[in-house]
Amino acid sequence: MSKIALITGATSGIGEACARKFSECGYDLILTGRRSERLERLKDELETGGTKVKVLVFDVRDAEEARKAVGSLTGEWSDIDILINNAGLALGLEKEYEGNPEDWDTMIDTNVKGLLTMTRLVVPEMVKRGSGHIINIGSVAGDAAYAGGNVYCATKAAVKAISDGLRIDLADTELRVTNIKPGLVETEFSKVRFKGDSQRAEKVYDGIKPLTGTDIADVAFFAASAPKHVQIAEVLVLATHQANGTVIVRKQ
Ligand code: NDP
Ligand code: 8X3
Repeated sequence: MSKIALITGATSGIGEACARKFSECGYDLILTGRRSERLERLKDELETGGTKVKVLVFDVRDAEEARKAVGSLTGEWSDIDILINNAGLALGLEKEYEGNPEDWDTMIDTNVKGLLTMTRLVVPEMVKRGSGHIINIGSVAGDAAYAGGNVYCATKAAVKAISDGLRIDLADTELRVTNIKPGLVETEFSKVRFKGDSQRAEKVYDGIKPLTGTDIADVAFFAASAPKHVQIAEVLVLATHQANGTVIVRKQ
């Protein structure tokens, strides 16, 4: 069996692109998400190319479901080499004092607690085996808040702190921790943020060539394939005409 990467949120966007990249580069894959048909379709496609694929359908917000899913992995499938904590979302762009507390819960439970749940389930085995790599998908949104970003930005600032903390806790091991912080990436992210309003979602990418999921997957693979003594700790990846979370130069 080849090296194994477990990717959360592999049904779309950055997670799906990571699945394709790591498959092309010889990894076997554990693909997770809630939309089982999409995962099965991707599994069929990647298996045609010779990759071994296991699908685990669960919601990362449900720690018990996650525990059962990861616990169902037996034999070689439990030797996970790379954990890509990618599942996540933003909901809304309201002012903080007008925001929807249910949306806050969803973002915090997915982006922060879901990522912690997966880390807690997968990393102890890596420590026992003495090797492994955790790649967290943070965001430029975690560097500084932007208008209406409030709680989403807070979750991505938490991903930075959680990645930094884990890196400290693993510094006496061979394990590595990478926090990748993308800027604008054209995926289903904005459609989800604006709850299905495609026109509003498309406007986010008006007048700028955004990143693609593949651009981020390439960075994740670069970090994963660095020599063992090299830990790519954090990477900020932006479209050329984006300077930070708020400065975006758009062509009219
Ligand atoms: P997509 O909406 O295209 O993909 C999000 C993925 O997360 C889907 O596969 C979805 O799977 C999964 N997901 C969401 N909620 C849950 C849940 N509760 N349980 C399990 N899986 C879940 O967006 P992106 O690919 O853009 O987003 C991926 C990550 O990248 C997120 O963490 C996001 O915050 C981050 N990011 C995105 C940027 C962008 O501009 N697009 C920029 C910076 C960071 P399913 O719905 O099938 O469960
Ligand atoms: C996603 C990038 O700038 O839309 O994290 O928040 S942004």
